Amino acid sequence: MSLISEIEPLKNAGLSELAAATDLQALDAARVQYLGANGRFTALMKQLGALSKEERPAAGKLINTAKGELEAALAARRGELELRAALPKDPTDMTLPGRRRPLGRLHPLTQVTEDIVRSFRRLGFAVADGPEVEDEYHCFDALNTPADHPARDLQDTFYLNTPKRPLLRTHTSSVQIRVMEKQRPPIRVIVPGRVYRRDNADATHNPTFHQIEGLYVDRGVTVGDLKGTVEFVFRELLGPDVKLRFRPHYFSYTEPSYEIDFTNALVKKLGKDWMEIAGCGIVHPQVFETVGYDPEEWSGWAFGFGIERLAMLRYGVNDIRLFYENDVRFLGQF
Ligand code: 2NM
Repeated sequence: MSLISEIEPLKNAGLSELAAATDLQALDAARVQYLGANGRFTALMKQLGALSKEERPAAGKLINTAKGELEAALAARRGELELRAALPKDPTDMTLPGRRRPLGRLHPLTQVTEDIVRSFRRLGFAVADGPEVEDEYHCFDALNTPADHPARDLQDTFYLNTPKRPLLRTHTSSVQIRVMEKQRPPIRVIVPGRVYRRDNADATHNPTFHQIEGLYVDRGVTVGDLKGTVEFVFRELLGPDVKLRFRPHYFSYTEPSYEIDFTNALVKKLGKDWMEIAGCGIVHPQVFETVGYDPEEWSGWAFGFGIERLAMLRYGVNDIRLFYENDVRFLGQF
């Protein structure tokens, strides 16, 4: 009977050794020890001969069942350890935060443009764009700019040398004409974009620069709305101490027209009282007639300013050409 009572403890000892094996080598050592040709179960089998003929079959069956259990446990544990061995030694921890690398950033002119656009969006303005290569009609005629106006001179405007005399737009007002041709009032739209003028390049002028123009058309629109809107946007961009001043001016597409001066601590620090920052006015009735709006019913205001000029003020940049050189030592500062 002592042989039969040894089976269960031997099986349990084998099972715990298989479970304790933490790698495939330790597991194989356990296999050899218990299930190998010279292992402990084989030794038990060899003792069967000492039992009586009556006891032998039952004892043999018990040993085989225990061996089968051990073999099944061995296969399961081998599967686990093989899977573990296939995993990388130093697996990636997906919960760690990303590593910072020096990425690129937005050009300062893009940053200023996006900030201005964000302010206007808060006031309900939509953004429109249109062609940089324009026709004389949208750039001048529809804006009440007569054929003999100096802005239309070859000296001031880039004309393309092809039959229909297209040109590079000198302002984004041409896009606002296109918006009015397509939409009925009320209209609240801003147009950021590239414009071209035949200025000679110096520290503050470049033959191409960027503008934002805005247009508001509704019933009963006033200069007070215009001033409040421009003031809101400039204060968001340049700080709450910004003050504005409207001076009478002339544009063919607005009447009355104004130039807008602004001042704040920064302007004072530059030793100035006021700096010119934008132009604006009440849209000329002729412009409304041209796009098919009844000027008796609709009124509106418009403004325009240069983005480079605003960016130079905001960041204290004194040479406009730095914006176009794409020197990373300059761009990396914004
Ligand atoms: C300015 C100044 C004053 C202007 C006018 C228009 C339009 F299309 F409605 F007639 N768009 N932009 C305008 C008016 C632009 O820029 C200095």
